[in-house]
Amino acid sequence: MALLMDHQFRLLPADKQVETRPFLEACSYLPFFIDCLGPTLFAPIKAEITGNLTKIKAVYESNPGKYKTLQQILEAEKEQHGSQWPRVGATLALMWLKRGLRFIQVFLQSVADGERDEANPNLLRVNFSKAYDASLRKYHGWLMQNLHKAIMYAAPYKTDFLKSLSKGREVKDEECLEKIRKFLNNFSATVDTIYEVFSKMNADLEYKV
Ligand code: EIS
Repeated sequence: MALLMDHQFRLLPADKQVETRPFLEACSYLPFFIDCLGPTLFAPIKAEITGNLTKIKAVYESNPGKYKTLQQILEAEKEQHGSQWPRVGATLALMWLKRGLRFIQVFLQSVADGERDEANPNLLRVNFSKAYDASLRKYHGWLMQNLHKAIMYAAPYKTDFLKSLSKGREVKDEECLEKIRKFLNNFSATVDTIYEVFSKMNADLEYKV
């Protein structure tokens, strides 16, 4: 579990503002984490998340002072883009990225909680389905929902996934699960906060892809 634990998300400050730079830095390791599920099959998902991150980073770097927190990005873009907002810029990238992050959050939480199909305890399908329902299903049309099923059936076994997360170290499953739980503390708080910001600013869109 070296990978995830080495790149914890930051503890949120009292005002619950998510600072853009450390957020992007922590997110930049997520694509490697997705590799643990299978580098080839999950490549389009990795590309999707990387694309969102690149877009948010470009906006941030154009004026790091102005875009210090994620909420400031949304506020500035709302001002700047008028009626096109929120389907524009880093706001749109973050709207989709947060759904991918929620997927990862619910998936890892479900694995850490030991939720499993008793008939096939080493499969991750139950965990994937739960994560998909909680994050993306609503925003996917028929084609994407079927694509998701195909990907899910090709997901690795749980033991192989945990082994791959522990890169290069011999750790017991339970030890790995404990590290996932620790990782989830700040990660979940961050994802929940981003959802709150979108809800507060009425920035979420319901359209399907
Ligand atoms: C957005 O994508 C762009 O992100 C955004 C902008 O272009 C906007 C315009 O409408 O579209 O079409 C994308 C959508 N994103 C919308 C889908 C790409 C994914 C391709 C792979 C399809 C597989 C089916 C879904 C499978 C779900 C996972 C199931 C796994 C069993 C621990 C696991 C980690 C997996 C994390 C999963 C995250 C998936 C994220 C998908 C998000 C999505 O649906 S912009 O681009 O603004 O940056 O330019």
